[in-house]
Amino acid sequence: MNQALRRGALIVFEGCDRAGKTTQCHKLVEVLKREGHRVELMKFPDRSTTIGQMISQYLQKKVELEDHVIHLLFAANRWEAVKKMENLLLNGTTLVVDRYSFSGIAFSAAKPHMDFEWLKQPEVGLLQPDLVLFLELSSDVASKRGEFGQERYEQPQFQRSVRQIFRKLQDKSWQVINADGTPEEVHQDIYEKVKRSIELVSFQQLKKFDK
Ligand code: NYM
Repeated sequence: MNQALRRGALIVFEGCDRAGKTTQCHKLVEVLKREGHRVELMKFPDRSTTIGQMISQYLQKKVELEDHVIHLLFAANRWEAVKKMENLLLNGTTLVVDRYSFSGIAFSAAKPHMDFEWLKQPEVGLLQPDLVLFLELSSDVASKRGEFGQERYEQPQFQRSVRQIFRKLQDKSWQVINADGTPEEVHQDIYEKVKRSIELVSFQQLKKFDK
């Protein structure tokens, strides 16, 4: 088969805060690169853009924003990356993404008075991941991972609600990863699944979130 026709895979990591997503994203990218894959790491929120800076100020509690407004900003922060993502994927680069639309929906839906169906709408038309790796920590291990940080949402009760909503979002592209093990053990589990996905989707069309 012609190597040039292969597209990259859109691999998304999701989970509650401190589940080890960022460590695993870096490890995966490093290993895939070493094997000669074309791969790029992305992260949402992307705090480097103008919209990303507003989000960062909100997360650091430097500004207050109405709940629907911050929800739309998080989604807009993904929309501003969509062309770049599409081009990279079509050119054969696999994208490893630290958080995506599911965090967008789950964190907003954990707030009071937010309509679940409304929250999903700004994501319609964004690229649909080929594989979602949901890192799940048992509450025992989570409580041993030390204190939460100082940013907005980093409280145990809120995180418990987020976790329940994540479960509602799970579909057939999700793989739940037990994140209790050592970084190496967790990586091995992820690595196998990612390799399969890269192979499987390389001749498939890119998909988008629909209504
Ligand atoms: N978050 C992240 C949202 O509330 N909505 C989103 O769309 C995304 C992508 O931002 N607590 C929340 C989840 C995190 C926070 O993320 C910052 P990180 O990965 O700590 O930079």
